[in-house]
Amino acid sequence: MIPAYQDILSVNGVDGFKTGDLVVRTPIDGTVLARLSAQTPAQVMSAVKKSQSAFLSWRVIPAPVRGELIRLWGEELRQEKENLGKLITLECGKILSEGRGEVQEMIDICDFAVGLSRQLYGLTIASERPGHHMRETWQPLGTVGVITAFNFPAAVWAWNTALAIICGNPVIWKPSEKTPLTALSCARIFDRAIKRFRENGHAVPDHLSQVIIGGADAGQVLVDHPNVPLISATGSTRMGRIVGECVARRLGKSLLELGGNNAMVVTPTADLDMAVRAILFGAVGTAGQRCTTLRRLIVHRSIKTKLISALKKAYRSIRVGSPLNPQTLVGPLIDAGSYKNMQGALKKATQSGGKILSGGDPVIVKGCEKGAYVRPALVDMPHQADIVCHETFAPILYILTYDTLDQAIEIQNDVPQGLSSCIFTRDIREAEFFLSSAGSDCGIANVNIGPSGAEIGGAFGGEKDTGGGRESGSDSWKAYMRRQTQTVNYSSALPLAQGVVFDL
Ligand code: UN1
Repeated sequence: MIPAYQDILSVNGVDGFKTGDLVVRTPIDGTVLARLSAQTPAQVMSAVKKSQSAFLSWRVIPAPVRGELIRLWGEELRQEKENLGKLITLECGKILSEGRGEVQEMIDICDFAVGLSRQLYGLTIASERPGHHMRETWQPLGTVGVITAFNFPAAVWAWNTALAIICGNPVIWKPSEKTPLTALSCARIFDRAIKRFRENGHAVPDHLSQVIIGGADAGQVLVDHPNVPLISATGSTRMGRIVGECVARRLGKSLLELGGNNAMVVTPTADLDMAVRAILFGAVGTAGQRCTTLRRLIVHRSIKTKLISALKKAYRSIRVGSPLNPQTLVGPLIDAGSYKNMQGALKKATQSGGKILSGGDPVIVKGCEKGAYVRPALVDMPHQADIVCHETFAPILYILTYDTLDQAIEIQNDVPQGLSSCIFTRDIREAEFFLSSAGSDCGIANVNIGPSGAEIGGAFGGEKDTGGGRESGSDSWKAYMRRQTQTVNYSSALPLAQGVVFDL
């Protein structure tokens, strides 16, 4: 292994894993980073048991004290931002700036959760009965099972964990088997916060946050377990359907954040320079492997030629290469399978009348010949063919043409997914219509901003095949709590609601 990789592993405390069937490779050049043993179903069962006992003591700790643990965690993450960011780059292939950005997103959710730990507001409700008081209170829920994908190997866990913990719940995390080292390093950082919390005199149960290393079978134990009241899963729609069905069968709760097929409408009044920059980050950032990646460009016929020529020029100057090189904008795809899927999608697109305007071809990066590097593709589509309605986790941007805004919105909404969307316009009527009830049907709708790179403060998630879950900001915390309606009678009479008389 090259010394730079070894350094990243050791500074993150994950350099000692040499035996086991789970082989972890860096997408940068295929070097084996570690060999781990997957946990058995019995071990996952035992983790759930330990988590339940952690729940019993954690749920009675006051929420602002729980918030103090998250405050310390945020401090630890600030210190580790550079190191953990590099490990994320090494293990999932996103560029250094995005690796750091992912850790910043973790820090942001910690800050958000600390504030929230002094809120968790309920309601008081006017009772129809004299001498009665009604209120709605939010109670801890129990163990939260978190299943995450390779593309955000740390932040998505942090969104869930920061909220779950301040809400009084333990967490069991099953990360992608492609990125277990980031998970193990995250667990180490979290444990440091626990240690400091204890040293400051606070009681905290063991096993508040656990990591399960393994594949789908390990996740399945969590998904089926009656003592895991909430499963929060991020990944493909195919995975989400399986998880959602299993959890529903046992009447558990699920929070699903699944595939996206995000679009940008570019209108004749758009600031084209700004649009091009937003398109670039949205479509090729993270090598097209964000659930919020821009996949469809819906352009007004009158500006299409101009926009395409600006885009072709911009695409030509994209630097594809090792994500550890600070000059690189596009790193590798996660593996050869992803590359194959991309080629398959491009083939289907051309069979449906699409024309590849640029990219799609492999890039040989010197010294990284085993990585799946590719030039991001621009494809002009005559219509929204089947393949365009499908999320291919790779940098392919399909270009579609419209004549009226109604048509543009119809195209934007006419896909199974409903995560993120945006419009570039300087016309307030167009912008507001796009944001209206007759506009975008997505969970996220932006004006003059690309579809990806959302801040932590807003609720994150989408409709239709995206699964309907909401994570991180706004009132997403409510998914991690049990709602309780409470009525207190402080009178000496016992009136019944609805005026019912029931006396002996
Ligand atoms: C994901 O790809 O699963 O809005 C999450 C964004 C990021 C999160 C993406 N804040 O692009």
